[in-house]
Amino acid sequence: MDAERRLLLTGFEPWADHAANPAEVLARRLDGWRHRGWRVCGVVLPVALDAGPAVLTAARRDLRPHAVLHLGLAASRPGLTVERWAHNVADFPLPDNRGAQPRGEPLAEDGPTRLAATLPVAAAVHALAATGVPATPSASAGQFVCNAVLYASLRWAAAARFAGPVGFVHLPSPQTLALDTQERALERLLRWLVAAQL
Ligand code: PCA
Repeated sequence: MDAERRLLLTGFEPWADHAANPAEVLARRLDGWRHRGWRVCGVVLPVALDAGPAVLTAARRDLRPHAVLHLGLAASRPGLTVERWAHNVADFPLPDNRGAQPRGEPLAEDGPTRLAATLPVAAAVHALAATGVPATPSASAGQFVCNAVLYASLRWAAAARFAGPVGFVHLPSPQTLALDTQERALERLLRWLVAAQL
C-alpha cells in the first residue's frame, strides 16, 4: 500500500534571452517539500515542443503523481497567473530550444480546440493572493511551449481519467517579484491543495 501522495511540480529550463528561469529554480527548490503525507517531486522540462511533453510523460510514468502543477515564466506579466485554458495551437514567436518554430499549427490534429485546467482556478488564485502577491486568473497560457505542455498534460488527464488536479501557474520575472516571495506564495498554494485533498 502506497500511502504517500505525490505532486508532480514541473518547471522549465531557460530559453531565448532569459539567463535563468524562476520556474526551474522554484521546481528545484520545492522538490522534496512535504506536508501531511504529500511530497513534491520537482522536474525540469526542456523548452522544446518535441521534448517537453515527452519528458513529462516519462516523469508521470516514473512518479505516478496524484496531482500535477506546471510552472512557467511569463516575464511580461506583473504577477502570478493561474491558467484556465490550454489551446490547441502552436504559434511560436521565436524558435524553441531545439529550433522548432511552428506558426499557427494545431498541437493535435484530432484534439479539442481548448481544454480547461482541472485545478480550481479561482481557489488557486485566492490561495496565492492570500500571501499578498498579485495573482489573477489568465485566459491564455500563450501559444508557445508552456501552452503545449499544459495541453498535452490535460489531454493525458482526460484520456487517463486522472482524478487529481492538473494546473499551470505562470510566474513573473524575479526582477518584478522576488523569488522568495514567489516561493512563499507557491507553498501557500501547495498547502491549500493538500488541505483540499483534490
Ligand atoms: N515560459 C515559456 C516557455 C518556458 C517558460 O518558462 C512559455 O510561457 O511558453
